[in-house]
Amino acid sequence: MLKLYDYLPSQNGFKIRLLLQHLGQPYQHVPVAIFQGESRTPEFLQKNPVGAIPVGAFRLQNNTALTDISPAPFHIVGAGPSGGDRAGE
Ligand SMILES: N[C@@H](CCC(=O)N[C@@H](CS)C(=O)NCC(=O)O)C(=O)O
Repeated sequence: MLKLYDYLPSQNGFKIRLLLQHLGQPYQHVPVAIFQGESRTPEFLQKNPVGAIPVGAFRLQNNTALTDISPAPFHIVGAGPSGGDRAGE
């Protein structure tokens, strides 16, 4: 199941949540307290070196993480290299 690292008040996160909800695609919401520095920990920076949410399992063909969420909808509907939730975490 897709893990979505996210901060609830974020509009960027909302876009992805809305799409997943609309598609009826299950996902695990993992809250990240961005104003408490949780997006700057070494563990989080491994998920997204830019230190921003939302982050999911979306990856480019060379296996690097998608650091900007704009193309994520293509990945979610299976049109991107990660093939949506099939990529796991
Ligand atoms: N262009 C990026 C913007 C992501 C972004 O700005 N995220 C904000 C929340 S909406 C964030 O994580 N800010 C925390 C920080 O930069 O420390 C995307 O769409 O993925």
